[in-house]
Amino acid sequence: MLSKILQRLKHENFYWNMGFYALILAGSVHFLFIFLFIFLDIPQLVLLNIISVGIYLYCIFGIGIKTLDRKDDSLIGWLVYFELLGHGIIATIFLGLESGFQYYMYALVLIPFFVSTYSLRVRVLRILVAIVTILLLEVWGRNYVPILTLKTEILTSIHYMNLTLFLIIVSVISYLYTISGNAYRDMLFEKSNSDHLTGLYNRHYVSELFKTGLFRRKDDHNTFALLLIDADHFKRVNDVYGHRGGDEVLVKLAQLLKENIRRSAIVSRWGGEEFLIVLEEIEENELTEVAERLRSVVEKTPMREENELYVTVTLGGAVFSGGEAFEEVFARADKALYQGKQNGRNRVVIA
Ligand code: GH3
Ligand code: MG
Ligand code: MG
Repeated sequence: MLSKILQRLKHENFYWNMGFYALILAGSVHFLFIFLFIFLDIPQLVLLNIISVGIYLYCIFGIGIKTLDRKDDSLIGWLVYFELLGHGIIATIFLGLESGFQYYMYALVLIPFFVSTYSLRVRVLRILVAIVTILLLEVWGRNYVPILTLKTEILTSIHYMNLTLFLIIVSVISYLYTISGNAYRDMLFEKSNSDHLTGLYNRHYVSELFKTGLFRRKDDHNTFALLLIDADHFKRVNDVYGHRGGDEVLVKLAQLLKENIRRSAIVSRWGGEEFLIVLEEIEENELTEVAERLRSVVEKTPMREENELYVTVTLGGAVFSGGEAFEEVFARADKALYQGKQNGRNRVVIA
């Protein structure tokens, strides 16, 4: 159950889901309060918590589900805000500060940050109003004699129950907020570093990788090699099968490259019908073998199921020779590729 909920949270509507579960949590707490006050025989507070549960149910089902698509959570934000303020104040009027019902109001300082549609001005305003209200209630409540008097042990128990519940709620909500934030960040990372069509890493990812200097650690070691791969006469493929057909071929090509190379290799779409593969810890003769295998696999594999379409690729490779920058190795691979094209395509040239 919990793992399913967490799984769901990692899906598209991250912040929305987070808010949804927070509402369920808050509603459940008020639902328990109803029984607490039935037990303590305080009908006014039973009623207060029925109203609170109603507000949360309205948020969850009424607007919750309807606005899922519109992603407008500001109305829910306002309802929760006033529910928390109202409940804190009214419970304090009945039972005094000793009951600890004012603690839940402290969450009002956090909630404005969780509602994604608020502007900074609305956030600051709501936090200020919350702080002032909390302080006023604290000052006023000190010498206030509550409407109802409970036995000291009961009041103390309720106090610690509220404090504990409040702390748990704050940590659960912070946790939900963090994992939805992380999932969102992971999704953005994935999107910005992969190629939309083929799912391979994109040029940005590889460039960034080399900016970190990761592959230049050992100065006199062959720590990496590059293979630049360009589809031959790809314009013709587009001319015959249309751009969509060409796209399908690129997807198939990407898949072939990925399947026929070691797992540690970074296979990227460099642009158009060009791919770049980064291999670690590899010597020139092995690079030649790897490139030759790729060339041969592509040549032999039909690119479309319906008809016999075959394409070939030309590969230019270069092995890092120590102290070189990525751009220099790349330039050599590019030159080798150009040579391969000049020499008639469908071949491997290692610089
Ligand atoms: P060669 O490399 O063998 O010299 O010939 P080519 O026809 O492949 O050469 P060129 O680089 O001039 O043309 C590449 C073509 O690839 C042009 C362009 O229409 C096509 N292309 C580039 N990106 C895409 C894409 O994302 N989808 C499709 N379908 N075609 C693309
Ligand atoms: Mg090209
Ligand atoms: Mg080409």
